[in-house]
Amino acid sequence: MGSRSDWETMRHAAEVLETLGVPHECRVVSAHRTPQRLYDYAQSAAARGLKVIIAGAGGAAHLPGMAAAMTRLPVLGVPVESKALSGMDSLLSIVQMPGGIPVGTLAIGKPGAINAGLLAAAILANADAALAERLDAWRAKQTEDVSVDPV
Ligand code: RP5
Repeated sequence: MGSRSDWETMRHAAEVLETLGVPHECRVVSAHRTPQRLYDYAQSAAARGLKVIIAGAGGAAHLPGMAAAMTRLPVLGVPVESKALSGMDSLLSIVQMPGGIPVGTLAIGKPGAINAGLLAAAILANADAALAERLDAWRAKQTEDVSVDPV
């Protein structure tokens, strides 16, 4: 994520990964304030064994696109809700990548962070049968938990 202030949103992605038993790391890497850290992180990600990157940022949210430019790993972008423009700035910054460098963009804020965790797990589950079972079970429970009774 681009700032510690993004954690309140991005912790929801981490919680999903924790629930599904997906090993992960959480780091603050700012495209603007720590460009060398971003370069080092993205350049070394694949060699370090990472499989998917979830990048959350707000405002002029360059982080996901810049990370995607420097790694072949799938990058999932989460637009963090900004104060000035409620995350519309973040969303448009992240989603409008020119053809050639994809960023899989999720919804603004908490739902996007949750879905980024689930999507990362789904990508990893293609090559991990045990994780696929856990993800299927998580989805089945979600379905079971929806009552037909409105009150
Ligand atoms: C972005 O600027 C971060 O991703 C964050 O959403 C936003 C504000 O950052 P702070 O000023 O709170 O550190 O780079």
